[in-house]
Amino acid sequence: MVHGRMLAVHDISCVGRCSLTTALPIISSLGIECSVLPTAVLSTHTGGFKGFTYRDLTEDIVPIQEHWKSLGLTFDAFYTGFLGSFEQIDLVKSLVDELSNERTTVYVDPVMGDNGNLYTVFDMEFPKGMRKLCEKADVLMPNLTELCFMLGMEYRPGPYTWEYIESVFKEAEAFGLRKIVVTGVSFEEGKVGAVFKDYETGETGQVMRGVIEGYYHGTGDVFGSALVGALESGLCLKDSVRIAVDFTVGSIRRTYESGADVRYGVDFELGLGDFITQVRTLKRGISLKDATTQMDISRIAGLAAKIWHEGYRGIVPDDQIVYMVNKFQSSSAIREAIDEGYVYCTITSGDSEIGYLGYLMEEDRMFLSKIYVDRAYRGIGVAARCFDMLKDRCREKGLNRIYLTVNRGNDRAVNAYLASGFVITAEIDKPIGDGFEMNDYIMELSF
Ligand code: PXL
Repeated sequence: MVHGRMLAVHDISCVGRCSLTTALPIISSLGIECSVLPTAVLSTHTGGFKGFTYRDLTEDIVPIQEHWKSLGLTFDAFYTGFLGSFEQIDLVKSLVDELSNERTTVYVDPVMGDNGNLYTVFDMEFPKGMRKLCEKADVLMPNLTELCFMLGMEYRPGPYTWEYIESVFKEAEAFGLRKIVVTGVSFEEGKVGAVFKDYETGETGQVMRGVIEGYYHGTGDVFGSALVGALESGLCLKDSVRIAVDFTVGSIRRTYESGADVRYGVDFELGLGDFITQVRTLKRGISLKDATTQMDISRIAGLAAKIWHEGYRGIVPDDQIVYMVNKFQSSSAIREAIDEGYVYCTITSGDSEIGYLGYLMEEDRMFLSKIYVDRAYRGIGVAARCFDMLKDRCREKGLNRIYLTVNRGNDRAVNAYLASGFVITAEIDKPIGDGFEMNDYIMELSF
């Protein structure tokens, strides 16, 4: 369900990207109308700047709500975060009750603490109150610290086991949620990410990425805003979590690499372009269009040159890339392959051509000769969706195996194939002319 008007209920920390100064731009970037109810105004957030000002806006909530009611306003989604006082918990609860409609989705990020501690402005009563607001949530997005405080569980630092996370999901059933996404979870040293459960379908999953050293402010809000935006755009939970994790990690990485003062929050702004592209791509869906005309083939050759130069740089020598593109992916090479029985397709999303693939139906299995996705569209499961469509094409011919070759140095691609269920069946080293050699794995998927 794609919603109309959202209300973001967070504080405004004027300086130090977090809460409303992240929620508004991130959610708006996806074309979602986002209204705001500021819960407090602070000169900076509370995590690292000394002497911040704090104006509690509790008194304004009821009059604002009354005015909205008089206008006949309702919200299709609520996204609540940092609340400015204990009393606000009840006020926000009744605001949600009063201003919901039959389609409304309630997202609650029970912002209270991190790394085993409550933020300094909250006392031990706060989690008990927040628990009540969580009972209103359709989708809850706590970190493990917040969840432990609300469930009365002892917080312990990771790494955790999946059994432990399952037990936490079970405890959290008490909130009556549709979905939960827990951030700051680690199963092994050096990796951290988010775990999720859809209570309606029973689906669970995890998205883990390498740890970037340091503590970064406002990342919970960047993640939460991206997640809410993706879900409200109509993406499924798994895709939304993956996109939100990668958007957050990218923001942290840019901040780390620039050496910026981490108190000012993470550099999410430069990641918005890719974030919008990724959400839009999955929203529009992905399809395969067979290349039939010379025009289709020329466009694939153009895509190939772009993707290969960018994709193989550093993996094989530059002059080999030029040689390979000309030998295997020029218009004439593709034409010849098609004449031999290969099928080439562009991978499209809406009007955009985001990659291409080529395959040959052999007697007993499909040989997937090429599958390339443009950089901006990677990491969102495009290849996995293509495999599903290729499986269907195989089934139509009574086949149940797909195999491919992949450069052994191309870790990203090898890992993506492994994640899609391919297994390595052999290694080959093959001269391809002009003194160049291909050093590949053969990988196969059975279904
Ligand atoms: O990002 C969480 C957050 C939100 N708002 C304020 C904060 C914090 C975390 O420290 O201080 C005011």
